[in-house]
Amino acid sequence: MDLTNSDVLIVVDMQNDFCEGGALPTADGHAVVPVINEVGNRFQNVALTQDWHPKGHVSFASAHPGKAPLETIPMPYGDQILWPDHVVQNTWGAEFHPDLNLPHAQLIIRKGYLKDVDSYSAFCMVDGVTKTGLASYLSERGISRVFVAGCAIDYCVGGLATDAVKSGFETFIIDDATASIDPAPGASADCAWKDVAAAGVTRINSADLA
Ligand code: VGL
Ligand code: ZN
Repeated sequence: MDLTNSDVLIVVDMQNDFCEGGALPTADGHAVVPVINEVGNRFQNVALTQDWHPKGHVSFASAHPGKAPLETIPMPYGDQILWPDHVVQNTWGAEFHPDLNLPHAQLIIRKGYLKDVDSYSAFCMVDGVTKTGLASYLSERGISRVFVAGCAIDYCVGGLATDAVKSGFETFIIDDATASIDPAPGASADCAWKDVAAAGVTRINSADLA
């Protein structure tokens, strides 16, 4: 597959808290960093997303007395899974992984910064209506194909890729450059791969990119 300047690589949430030693680690975050660095060199256009929560964020179990991580609570926008405190603004956990090396990245887009609504996709909050502006940015830059990597297929990679299709972009997830929170058969990563396929996302490997 040949890449052109109407392609973008979006590297999702490649932050300390989603890697080994972090608050909400994926199984393989540290392992995908070198693959992302290598693939990133082949793209003229690279954007990074950064999950960026205020203290006491609604998605934190600690904000709901008596609740534990992975329990769910009903919210006006639907069921919210509760997480350990993660990527708190201006903390080590929110910083990009120190080995991520993409100096030519053109955009860093933050999400999850509103205290009362979560945001998995960097296009839109989970309420389905509050947009970040990413779709307009990409359109204005003349982008037609979106390639996605990072953390984690289960939530933020899957959510972003699904919204990219909805926004009219041809969308690919680079499997070997993507980490999983729960890779067990039948668990969240497996389900997400099925959901994104149903949404029209194509699953590729880094070797498929020239
Ligand atoms: C993520 C859960 C909560 C992710 C972010 O980056 O996949 N998952 N916040
Ligand atoms: Zn989060």
